[in-house]
Amino acid sequence: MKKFTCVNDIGPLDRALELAKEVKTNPFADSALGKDKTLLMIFFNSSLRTRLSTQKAAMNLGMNVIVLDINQGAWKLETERGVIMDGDKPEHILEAIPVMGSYCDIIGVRAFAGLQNKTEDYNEIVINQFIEYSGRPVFSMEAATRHPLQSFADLITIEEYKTKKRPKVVLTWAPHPKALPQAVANSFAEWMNRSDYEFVITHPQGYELSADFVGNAKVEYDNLKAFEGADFIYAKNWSSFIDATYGQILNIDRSWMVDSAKMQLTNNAKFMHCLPVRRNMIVSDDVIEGAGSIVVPQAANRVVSAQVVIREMLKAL
Ligand code: AN0
Ligand code: CP
Repeated sequence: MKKFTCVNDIGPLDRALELAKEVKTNPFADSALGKDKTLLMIFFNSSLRTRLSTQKAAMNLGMNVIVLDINQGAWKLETERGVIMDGDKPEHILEAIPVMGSYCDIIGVRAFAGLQNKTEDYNEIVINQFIEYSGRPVFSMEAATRHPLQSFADLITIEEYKTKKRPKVVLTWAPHPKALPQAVANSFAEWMNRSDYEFVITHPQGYELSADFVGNAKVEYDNLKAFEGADFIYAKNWSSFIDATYGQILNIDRSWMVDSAKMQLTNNAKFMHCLPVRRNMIVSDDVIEGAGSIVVPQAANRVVSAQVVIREMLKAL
């Protein structure tokens, strides 16, 4: 595998899930594979889970790991070509990328959507430049439009917890005080659409996601109706995708919070969220602390998804 930015890069999902099982059952089986190989993790944005789980995955494979926080100690990087660099950014990404590539064997990049310019975000300007100019295999640790390591871990988790062959999985928008990217929701939809589940997306009017990601999912504007009979509730906030209000918060309708009254409409559903989550905005305390909450095992599976991807990349070096 030379790049991992979306579901298509992993190949058939049945096989990916088999590899995940292998890695989870025996995490140290390939501890010699990464000997003398270096993973460079580059963060343009904050992280708790991605940073720790990806580093742990690389360590399980015997790799050395370097982590760089671009906004804490590195030079600020200009990402647009043709700019007269008389502002606050002393270095261009076109020099920085091949330099960083020269210090490692595999690169992981986190670069969120800026939410200022839809075209720039949806063209994945930053991660695509890493793919083009680093000379190394590159994987996404959440880029502008997708978070594939999260979605892969989400899929692994659903497979572990489902009690029927074809569960009803509901992605529900929930309120949040800050504008967030669509990446987690887009990516989750992309992976769910590739799986044989009953997949429903529910959100208020105005929060429609790109049709490219919605695919064949059922969109249900009635939040309570969407919850009926659900086996999994996956909560996430995202900002507006539509042109006129791109990246903006349209409303903070607190009635969209996931609470126990809504969970009672479900088929004893498991509650999922990628974390970090704002309690009593996205989800009530009792739901996230309740027996149906699987957010911690879901986060734990981030090691597994990362290890599968890095292992595939090491094998192809
Ligand atoms: C980020 C997002 O919504 O994309 C990262 C989630 C994994 N969340 C926040 O910035 C709170
Ligand atoms: N879910 C997730 O990617 O978390 P972090 O932002 O903490 O890495």
